[in-house]
Amino acid sequence: KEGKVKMKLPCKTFAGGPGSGKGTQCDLIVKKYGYTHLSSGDLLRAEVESGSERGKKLTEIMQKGELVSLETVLELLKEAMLKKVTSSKGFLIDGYPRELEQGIKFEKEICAPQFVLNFDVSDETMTQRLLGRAATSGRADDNAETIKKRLVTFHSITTPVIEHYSKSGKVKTVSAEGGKDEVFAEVQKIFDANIV
Ligand code: B4P
Repeated sequence: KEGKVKMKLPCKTFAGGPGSGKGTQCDLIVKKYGYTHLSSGDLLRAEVESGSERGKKLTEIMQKGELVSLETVLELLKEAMLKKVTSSKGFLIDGYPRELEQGIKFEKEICAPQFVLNFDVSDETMTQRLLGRAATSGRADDNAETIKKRLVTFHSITTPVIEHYSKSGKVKTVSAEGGKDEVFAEVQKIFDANIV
């Protein structure tokens, strides 16, 4: 049925604040376990780059540190998943869900996550990492003002998502304060214990 693309493939979702290292860890997971990594942020930035009508509205929202409408993100994710569904053994959905309604719609229309990996890291560390990335990223949201706003969005809108999934025991939290390899060692323990 149009708009519904229920997936039989397993998916895991990745939560955590801005710059907590979701994308970085997903890259390492793909190398070791071979899943398909889809980052909602990357999909949105690619849409902006494409120059599409849909993309034109996105830069402003991302620069303000706000969340893009859940319909837009869900549509982009569905399109990207459908392109890979025959060749993939499962998906890592990075930066999603960012608000409760996204999680509910995703489960209804696409799939229920096997688990939600949550990267726990201080605001100070996230800020330092993003300011470090700003030197080379060219991203419209890698600046001190937007980072502050992104942290407010994260604490007010995304944290309740973690609380929601915690109730069903799906949240696996990793301390992401350490270096990339240190964090990946923890991530591997979770994957090795929870994937079939
Ligand atoms: P994203 O693109 O998802 O966020 P991000 O800043 O890239 O975070 P990530 O945690 O992946 O950081 P990374 O690994 O790169 O979001 C951007 C914007 O898109 C949002 O503000 C929003 O507007 C929009 N958006 C995205 N998803 C959405 C959704 N579902 N709904 C609505 N809107 C949405 O790491 C950051 C830096 O730290 C890198 O330089 C990295 O090298 C470094 N680093 C990572 N781990 C490290 C470690 N352990 N030690 C030292 N450095 C580390």
